[in-house]
Amino acid sequence: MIELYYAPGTASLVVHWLLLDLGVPHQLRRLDLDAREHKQAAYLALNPAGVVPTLVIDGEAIFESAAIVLHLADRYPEAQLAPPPGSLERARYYQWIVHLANQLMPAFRRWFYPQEAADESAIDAARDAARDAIEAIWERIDAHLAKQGPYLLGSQPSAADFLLTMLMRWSRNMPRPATDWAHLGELALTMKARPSFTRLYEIEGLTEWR
Ligand SMILES: N[C@@H](CCC(=O)N[C@@H](CS)C(=O)NCC(=O)O)C(=O)O
Repeated sequence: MIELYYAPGTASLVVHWLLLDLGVPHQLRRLDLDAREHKQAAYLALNPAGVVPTLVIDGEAIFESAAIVLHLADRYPEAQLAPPPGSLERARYYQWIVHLANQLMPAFRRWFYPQEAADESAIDAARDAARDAIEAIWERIDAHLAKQGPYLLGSQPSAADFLLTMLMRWSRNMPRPATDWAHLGELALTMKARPSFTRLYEIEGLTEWR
């Protein structure tokens, strides 16, 4: 049995989306972040960092959205969302997933939670710096897509594009959203056209960035 602990629109979105896209039967366990359900002992036993998502497979908990994305793509190879292990394509796939998880996600954390990175007097500067970091990454990825797109790995979508699309969504209310960059905007449109994305929105009750 597969269970997903999630909260709508958060880092769990990419996992939920992949489960739907891959057609994997699963149970949803919704957490109320405002009620701090993700900080209660029962959940911390699954995810010691007290964040979403957590995927539980046959009683074994896995956390870190990027790790779960990598695992799901491998577990359901028929969907061809990950290149073969050992190939150069696979190295590029790791590169993009790690880049998104290691560079872009922490910059978003500093944008959404600047108080974690700076004291009160420096919050505006911390947010500005986070915005600069995020926009520099959009610039870099857009330039890559211009040369070697339309997907991160070229002509075929991979699980990395699902992660990228979720992160583009997070920028929707920023001064300059990711979709301002032409090739990122095209990739977002293509990924959002997948029927699984519509289903995801219905289930999570999302409306923005349709
Ligand atoms: N690196 C983690 C980050 C997860 C994360 O920061 N989740 C946020 C929602 S987007 C969360 O649970 N925030 C609640 C909190 O930090 O209290 C992952 O990708 O799974």
